[in-house]
Amino acid sequence: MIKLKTAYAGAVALMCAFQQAHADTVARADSHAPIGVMGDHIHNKGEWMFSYRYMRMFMEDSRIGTDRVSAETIATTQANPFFGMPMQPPTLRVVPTRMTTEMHMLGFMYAPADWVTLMVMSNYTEKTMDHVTFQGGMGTQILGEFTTRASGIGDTSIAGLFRIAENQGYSVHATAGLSLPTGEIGEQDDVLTPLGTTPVLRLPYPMQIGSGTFDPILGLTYNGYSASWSWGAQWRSTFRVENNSENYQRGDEHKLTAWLARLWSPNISTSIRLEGFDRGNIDGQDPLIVAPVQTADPDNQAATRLDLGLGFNLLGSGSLSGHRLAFEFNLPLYQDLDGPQLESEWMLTAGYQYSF
Ligand SMILES: [Cu+2]
Repeated sequence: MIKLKTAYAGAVALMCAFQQAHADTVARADSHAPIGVMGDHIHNKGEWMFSYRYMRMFMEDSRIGTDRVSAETIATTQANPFFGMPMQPPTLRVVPTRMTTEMHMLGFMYAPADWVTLMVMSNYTEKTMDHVTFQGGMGTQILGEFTTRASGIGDTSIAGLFRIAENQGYSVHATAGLSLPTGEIGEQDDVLTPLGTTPVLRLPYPMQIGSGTFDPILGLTYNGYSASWSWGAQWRSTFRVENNSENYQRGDEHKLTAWLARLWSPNISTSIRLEGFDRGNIDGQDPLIVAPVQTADPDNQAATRLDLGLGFNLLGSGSLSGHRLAFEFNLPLYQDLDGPQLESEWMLTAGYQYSF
């Protein structure tokens, strides 16, 4: 009987600890990671969450490896992989100078049980790329500039987040999901060729909105807490396992990130974050993407980056209980690109979340 009582007391103590942990995770601004991290937290049984994120990424100038390279150098020294095909010059005569990517991301989370949270994310993406076209087959005479645009619904991801461990000071969960090919891969726009013509062509790989393939997603997230600090780390990979209808697959993407947040009051936290990013080259080739431009080369897509993120989270209280606002600004500290390829300059993420 005494044994049973002790066991019962132990179970109650454990449950209280669990509820305490739960209370902590819902009542502080930093119970969510910096807003640039996806699938960073899980929910308790019966909870729903809606999220909206606005992301803007800006790229400018090109690199080969870690070295900046000018448009003139690219136009006169970089071989065109399509040389030998009709009207293809020996070097890359069209050079991208700037790219802006804007995303409106919608997300839903629901926990049918404490051990699993389901997540669906989709987005509307707008891409803009500016280019300079050099005249004819050689020299550095500029013929003109042009901008291509693409927009539409992006790929949609569905995922399960599985609670592996949780205690008062930390939690760990695994992510297993699938990216669905809801984004377009046949985007086209008019371009200015080195010959002065302006045909409508299928846009190169970085301007396409989707991957065109079902891509498995795997990840692992750790969150740790103390009274006024929190920290965490996440690994997340997207694997390409099939070719799309246009005869290629994008490179795998791997992200490894770690962050530290300071809780100034239950409603305000600030964060610093490092993220390592690695993306492979494209395997295969879209037969309709043929142009003397670096973005059309399947072997000029791989990137390795280290980014620094500065962010803050706000958590509503009272009548705004359950509402969150968060911002994060990311700057690359290091980037090594298979190039020539446009380099990242900065990224901004702003998000609103509501759980109930
Ligand atoms: Cu959530």
